[in-house]
Amino acid sequence: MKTTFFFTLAALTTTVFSQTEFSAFGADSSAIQSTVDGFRAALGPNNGVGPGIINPDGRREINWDAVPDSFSSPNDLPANFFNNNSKRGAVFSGAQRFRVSADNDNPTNTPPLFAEFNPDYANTFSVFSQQRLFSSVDSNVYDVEFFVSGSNTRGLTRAFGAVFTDVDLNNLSSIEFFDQSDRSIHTMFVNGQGDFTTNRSLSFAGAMFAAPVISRVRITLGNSALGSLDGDGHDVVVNDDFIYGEVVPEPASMVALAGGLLVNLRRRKSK
Ligand SMILES: [Ca+2]
Ligand SMILES: [Ca+2]
Ligand SMILES: [Ca+2]
Repeated sequence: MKTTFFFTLAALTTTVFSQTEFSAFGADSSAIQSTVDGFRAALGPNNGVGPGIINPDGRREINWDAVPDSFSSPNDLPANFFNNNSKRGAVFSGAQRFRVSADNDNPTNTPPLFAEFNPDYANTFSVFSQQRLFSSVDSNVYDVEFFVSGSNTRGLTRAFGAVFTDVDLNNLSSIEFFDQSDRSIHTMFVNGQGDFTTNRSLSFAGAMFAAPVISRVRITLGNSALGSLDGDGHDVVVNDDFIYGEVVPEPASMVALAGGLLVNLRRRKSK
């Protein structure tokens, strides 16, 4: 009996950490649109903005575009903006500063596409959603931690995906997924052309797990922080849209998680 239980638990543990990957890249938004839409459809309806769990089978999105000028370049974005100001359950960490790019109509005349860091960026990056992009500052690596929207309660999501612009070199940019024990459960590389011959490309990478097991993701943007000249071995990369599953509270244990999966499977079967 006991053996059967642990065997079942082990099988379920393997099941919850299994994942489906979605990835695409190309010269413009049309190259990744169908993959992004497929990821959205797999995650369910858009829960928009608001506290708590709106629909556990839905998704959240951040496209950066409605961030006010006062929280966009040349100003930093507060790390908890998307849990405090605009409640979507995502808090940034792992870097000291974060920045949303300026739009083409702002009081300080800051150029779009992060060109204030390096004028060449006007021809390096492009957008999936008009007009704002996102990046960590002084570091090409940062984390996204998940909270039950609008609260201080750590939570889990079942999926996370993001748009990247100007990925030149392969097997550098990545999304690494961590569970509630802070264990790395998966790494997905975000690829592009594979050399420096192109600019303004868009890439999408996302992974959907069988259950909500993702507590944090670590995002690696190329190999150089914002400000470096793109090329000659320095791959500068920034983000556009984030798409992720609704954040739900952490279960007390893996047994509870496995139980939750069983309930979920039964619920799906009965639909
Ligand atoms: Ca955008
Ligand atoms: Ca480039
Ligand atoms: Ca680049």
